[in-house]
Amino acid sequence: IQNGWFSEINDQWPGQALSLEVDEILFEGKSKYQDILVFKSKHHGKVLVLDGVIQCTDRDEFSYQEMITFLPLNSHPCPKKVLIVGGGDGGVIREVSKHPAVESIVQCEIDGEVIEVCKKYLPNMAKGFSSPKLTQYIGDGFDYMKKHENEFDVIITDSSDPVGPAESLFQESYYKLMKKALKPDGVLCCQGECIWLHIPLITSVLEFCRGLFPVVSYGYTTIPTYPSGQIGFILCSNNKDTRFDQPVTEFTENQLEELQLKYYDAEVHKTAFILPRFAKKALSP
Ligand code: AAT
Repeated sequence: IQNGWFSEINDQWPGQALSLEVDEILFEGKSKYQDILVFKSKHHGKVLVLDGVIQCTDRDEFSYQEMITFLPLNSHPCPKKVLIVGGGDGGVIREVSKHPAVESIVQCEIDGEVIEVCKKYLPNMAKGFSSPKLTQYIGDGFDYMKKHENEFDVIITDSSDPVGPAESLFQESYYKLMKKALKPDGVLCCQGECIWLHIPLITSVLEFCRGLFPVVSYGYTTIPTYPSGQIGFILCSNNKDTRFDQPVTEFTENQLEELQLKYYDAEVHKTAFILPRFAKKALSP
């Protein structure tokens, strides 16, 4: 933070950095896994930063949390049991708990301190933690996955970037473990990085996924406070009949209002898989 501005300077996006004007620093600390910073910004509400990287802001978090949730959930005919890896702010739990078919939610987050800090400073996201459907584990998502088989309808990996504690969550071995932890018709959705910055990473993840799953896709959302304003999702299904761009559940206008969805609807779902030409060329099999 310099002259009242936070800048997201990082080797993962060389030569560019989003800056947010700071009103007040609310928390600064170091957990066993990462540096944690929460500040109140002038125009984007509260902001959570881990190891110098913006994880969410009050202003636009709904775009990411709704899309990483409802793209997979509405591509599955009956998502009863859902696992969330990461998601220490609680926002994805908040969204998953809205889905009428969901009966139980398990979260595996590596850093208990992130959860405690978010409960204190980010109540609009942390309200997810009060869902009666939720069971929580504090631990590494990779290790958790080794111990579970044929258990989940949907697995959502809401992870930070592959530098730091989330590195293993971008590897083929992790996707193999997720495949086993899913039921035979299960679906997964992982934070899948940005087409403007990470084409080589996305290409390699999609490539090994195509060797593991009959259906693999990359969808995306727009979000001004993530690097380059765009972030995508790796979606894989164990069920060969899944069509990620054709949601099996379409919420009515009434439902969308009731569930307080601000970004996601069936039209946005379908178009999330339409890529600009350079990305389509790079990411196609
Ligand atoms: N909801 C949007 C915010 C995130 S949070 C990512 C979470 O993943 C963090 O709480 C972090 O502690 C957790 N995490 C990291 N590694 C692991 C792991 N190995 N096992 C379990 N949880 C983990 C996503 C932000 C995306 C940022 C894009 N630039």
